[in-house]
Amino acid sequence: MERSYIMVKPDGVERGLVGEIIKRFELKGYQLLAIQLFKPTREHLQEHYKDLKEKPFFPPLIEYMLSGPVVGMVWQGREMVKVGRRMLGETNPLNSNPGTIRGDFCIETGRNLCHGSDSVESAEREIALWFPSGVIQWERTKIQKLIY
Ligand code: RTP
Repeated sequence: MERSYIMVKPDGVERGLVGEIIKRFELKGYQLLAIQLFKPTREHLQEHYKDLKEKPFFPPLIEYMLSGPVVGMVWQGREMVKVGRRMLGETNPLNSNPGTIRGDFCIETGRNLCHGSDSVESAEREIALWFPSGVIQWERTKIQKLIY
């Protein structure tokens, strides 16, 4: 089973969209393995976004991510990484289809509500960074397995 690190960014927490975002992943059929409200340090965020450190938008991205708490989650399920990103929408919310989280709730790339791992490899790196003591492993009942 594939896992992804999904994070509600500070604007999502401040706007009270945490429940809405969780609801979408639950209703899709994905399984929640970990969830925590974090107030990450600058160093932690720089590590999370280390692949982007040469980008011109890196400093404002870090300031935005420091502007309030974030909700980090680990979700599991079939093609979790790819489908998770599809559910979030495009990086630029103006290019995101209605029905996606960014397409429905925001208009600015610099305040685009949520993060989703971009590969299975980065998902595992991010899960280890945000949940170093591990996540909860649990099994669905047989009947739920038939549905999902
Ligand atoms: P994320 O990592 O947050 O899920 O976003 P992403 O894969 O869709 O986009 P990525 O290229 O990894 O960029 C990370 C975050 O940086 C901000 N950004 N600003 N001003 C800009 O051109 C720009 N480009 C990216 C966004 O908050 C983006 O989600």
